[in-house]
Amino acid sequence: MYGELAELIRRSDKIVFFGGAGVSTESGIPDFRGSGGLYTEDDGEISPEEILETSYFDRHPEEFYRFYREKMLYPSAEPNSAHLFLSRLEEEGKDITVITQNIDGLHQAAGSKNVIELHGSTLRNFCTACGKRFGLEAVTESTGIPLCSCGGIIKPDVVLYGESLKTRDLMDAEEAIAEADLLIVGGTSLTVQPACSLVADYCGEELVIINKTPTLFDGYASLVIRDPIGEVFEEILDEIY
Ligand code: CNA
Repeated sequence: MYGELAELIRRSDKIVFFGGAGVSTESGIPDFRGSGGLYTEDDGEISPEEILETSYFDRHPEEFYRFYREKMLYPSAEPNSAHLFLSRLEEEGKDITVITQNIDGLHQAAGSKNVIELHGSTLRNFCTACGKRFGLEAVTESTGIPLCSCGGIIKPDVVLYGESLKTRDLMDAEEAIAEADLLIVGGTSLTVQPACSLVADYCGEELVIINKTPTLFDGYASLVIRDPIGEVFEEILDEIY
């Protein structure tokens, strides 16, 4: 099975990797819906989905930041074999685009340059009043609601539930998927839009799914692998290079 994946990667001209939270679980960042994911925890009366809504941020910024700092930020997480494999493909000259729903910046930390962050990044933050930009430290090195020197509330540059994705990112993702001859989908439940529609629109040659649990698209894939994605990519690295 791994040999088949290595061969598909070797012979494809344009590759898109479409990933989600499962790509970073081997870096110690919990996903939402996998076993041990954030949504399986029963912490309180309000669900993570409700806290991560834009209207919740507007009404209860202090509670939002309590949850966000504790559950969404992993400043010391390092890229794992999955991130490193994808950056290696790019470095070796493969035409590869990484489209991620992750907000942890680990693909860029691994060295990937051609990355579309559909849901933004926790590493970027901005003042809701004056627009001034901040790094992650504005959130990690403050307590309560992080504030700009102008007095405005600092907000993560992350797409919260109820917010629209950036049109440019969506268009770039659509274009990359339309041109790809191999789409590798990994570590995503494909339950959040637009992940589901972007993958549904793929008309290229080969679809590979690497996910621990079944997805709606498994029946359309040329290859489905249920093993941890970091381990899979680590194994095939030697076969390719
Ligand atoms: P999800 O719905 O939590 O699904 C993750 C999927 O990955 C599940 O189907 C798991 O079975 C699978 N999985 C977990 N670990 C592995 C592994 N090692 N190898 C293979 N498969 C694995 O997450 P999605 O990304 O689909 O949902 C989108 C949300 C999650 C986005 O809004 C993200 O911003 C959000 N999220 C991001 C992060 C992050 O940035 N690291 C962490 C948690 C949640």
